[in-house]
Amino acid sequence: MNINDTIVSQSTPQGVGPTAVIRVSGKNSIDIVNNIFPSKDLNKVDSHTLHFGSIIYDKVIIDEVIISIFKEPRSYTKENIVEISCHGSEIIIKKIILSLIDLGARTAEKGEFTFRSFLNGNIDLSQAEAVSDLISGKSENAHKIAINHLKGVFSEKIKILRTDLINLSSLLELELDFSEEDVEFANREKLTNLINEIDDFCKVLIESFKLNNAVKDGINVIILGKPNVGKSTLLNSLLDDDKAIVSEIPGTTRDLIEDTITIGNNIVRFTDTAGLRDTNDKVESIGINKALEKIKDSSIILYVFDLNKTNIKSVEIELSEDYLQNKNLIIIGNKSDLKVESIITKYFEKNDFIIISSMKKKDINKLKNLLNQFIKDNIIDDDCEVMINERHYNTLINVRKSIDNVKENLENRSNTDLLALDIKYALDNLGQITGEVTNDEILGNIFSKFCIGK
Ligand SMILES: Nc1nc2c(ncn2[C@@H]2O[C@H](COP(=O)(O)OP(=O)(O)O)[C@@H](O)[C@H]2O)c(=O)[nH]1
Ligand SMILES: [Mg+2]
Repeated sequence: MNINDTIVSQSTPQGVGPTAVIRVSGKNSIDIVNNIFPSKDLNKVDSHTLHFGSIIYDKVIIDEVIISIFKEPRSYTKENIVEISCHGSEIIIKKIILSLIDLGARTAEKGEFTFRSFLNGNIDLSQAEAVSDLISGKSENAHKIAINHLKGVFSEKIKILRTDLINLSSLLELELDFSEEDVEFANREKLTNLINEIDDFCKVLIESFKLNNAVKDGINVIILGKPNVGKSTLLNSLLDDDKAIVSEIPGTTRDLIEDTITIGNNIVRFTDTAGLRDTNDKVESIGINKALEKIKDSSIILYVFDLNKTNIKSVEIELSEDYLQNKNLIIIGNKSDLKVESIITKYFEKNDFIIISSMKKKDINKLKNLLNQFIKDNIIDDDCEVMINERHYNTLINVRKSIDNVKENLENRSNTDLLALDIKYALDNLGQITGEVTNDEILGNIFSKFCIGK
């Protein structure tokens, strides 16, 4: 794609709506729009001003619009940007865009506005990625983290560490020039400290990657237990919807049934499963295997008992199953509306147990509050500031590999060229996160995931 072209696209969603915005960016954008906006000479207006008037092309009035002017370099792309707010009809939008194309603009590629913003130095690569996270974010936490990335919270820190490392590595290069004289310009203790700091920073970021799916797609919570304990009823009560079939016949649920709700600042994805028991029914056992398989990508297990058909011994046997060990477990005694023996009630009133009635929706909110607290304590702390994406993760793993080599070279007092080389690898990899070092493949990958108009 030619970055000197003037590009145009609708930047609001497709379809009919009260208003739509068409965005034009590039050197000639003001000139081009000026041709279809006779009310005023847009070349003579100030940046960051609004103008009301008609769009007229081929002597036909297409619409009455409001035009916003952003002159270079004070715009998202750092180029001249004109935004046309028109009425949200598909015909109007199409006519305006076609007239602009007739006059010399071309349609923007996916993510091309953001790509230009990156190329022209308005945002760095990880901020560009944050733009797409910001658009797709579904929960409060996803939104907060994307905003922090957009503000450049973590790329700023990477840039500082990288600059420090560049400074030290240029001293190392200098040593190479004086290699006969056995001098040390780069203070090895300073270098060791910096390398450790970078390593610690990478470790924290890498750790945050495990939050990725939870923040973006929702925290997986699986509902498990014997048949007929009320798992499907619980799913329905949590969702406030009749999603799963409920019946008194054991073995009703076979497939995994999933849906999400928002709890606190997060999206939570509940999965209802087939009751766990030995069975000869072929379809039911497939369902049970699916349930056991699903445990692997669940962050929390809600393990349900029927208070009436349970004694302390059987609870303990069920909870000793291998697949429940070392898991985030919330144990639920269900059917509290029925007459329950006081000894079992007492047992289930302990801290990590909760008593509810799924059918009567009794204490469902209490369970949601418990889950919310549990998520804050064990999965995503509401103070969580950054979280990296898969590309950052893979790059940071490479940074750490080179950092490990640098550390080893420092410990063994290896010769300077080896040290300098490994530092160069670390610098390259760090630079790939913010886009100071890039290649077409990385860029193509990132911007092709954007929607057109962004
Ligand atoms: N009394 C009472 N019955 C319930 C409750 N929850 C579920 N049930 C009943 O228990 C039976 C099995 O429920 P279901 O949700 O299909 O259990 P699942 O096999 O674990 O999914 C149905 O007849 C439900 O109406 C509850 O809280 N109280
Ligand atoms: Mg069921």
